[in-house]
Amino acid sequence: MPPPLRLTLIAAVTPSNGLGLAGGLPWSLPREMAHFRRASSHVPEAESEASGSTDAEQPRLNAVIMGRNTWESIPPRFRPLKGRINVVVSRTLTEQSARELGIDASSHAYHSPSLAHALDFLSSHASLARVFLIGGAQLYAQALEAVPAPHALDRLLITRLHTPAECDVFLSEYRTAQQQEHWRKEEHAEMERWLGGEVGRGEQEEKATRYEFQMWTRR
Ligand code: FOL
Repeated sequence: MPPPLRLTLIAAVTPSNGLGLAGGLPWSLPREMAHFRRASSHVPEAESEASGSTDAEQPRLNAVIMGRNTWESIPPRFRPLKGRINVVVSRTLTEQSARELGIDASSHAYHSPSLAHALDFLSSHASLARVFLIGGAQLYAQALEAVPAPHALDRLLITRLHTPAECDVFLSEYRTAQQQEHWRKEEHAEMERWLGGEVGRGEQEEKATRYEFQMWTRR
């Protein structure tokens, strides 16, 4: 049986848990986006955490799982997100409509009809390192409520914006109070260790938007 995956949710969220506006990101923050790119691309040296399998010779890749709206929100020149296995979850896409959206196995982009299917597909991938859930709102909500067994969501990489921004989609199932019980905010040094490099410490400011990089793990 393929091994269970340990998933990381990565998101940037406003003080009111806003995620997006009009089908895209409400802001344009290049250094924040660089954090996303680096975090989701960094492959650790050690053996696979994601799958537990050790296939030492093959170069390993991380995977990003997203919903169809998120795929469409990524500028075409940046998708599939390079250097990462891209999986787009959609109940309604067909093989042909997926191909029309540029979701094509030859470019490391795959369509999956459900999150459960995506995870089972990835867990049988020998050269997999880490797996990231990159949104959007529907997929985050589903994963925070329950990741299909035997897989688990055990890490959150949250960029907490301190500056409000207008949003029309939100991170639900994510309550600060509830989060205190189930999740622990890791020390900055542990976040840097896990991400394999320096991460801006404390409040960052970019284009008059203030934010903080955080990592949470499940207790
Ligand atoms: N997490 C965080 N921390 N910030 C985000 O902006 C974010 N965005 C998404 C998911 N998690 C996030 C979903 N939206 C790209 C565009 C939108 C997007 C995710 C990724 C994108 O184009 N990424 C390129 C880099 C582009 C650039 O350098 O400007 C990539 O290679 O990752």
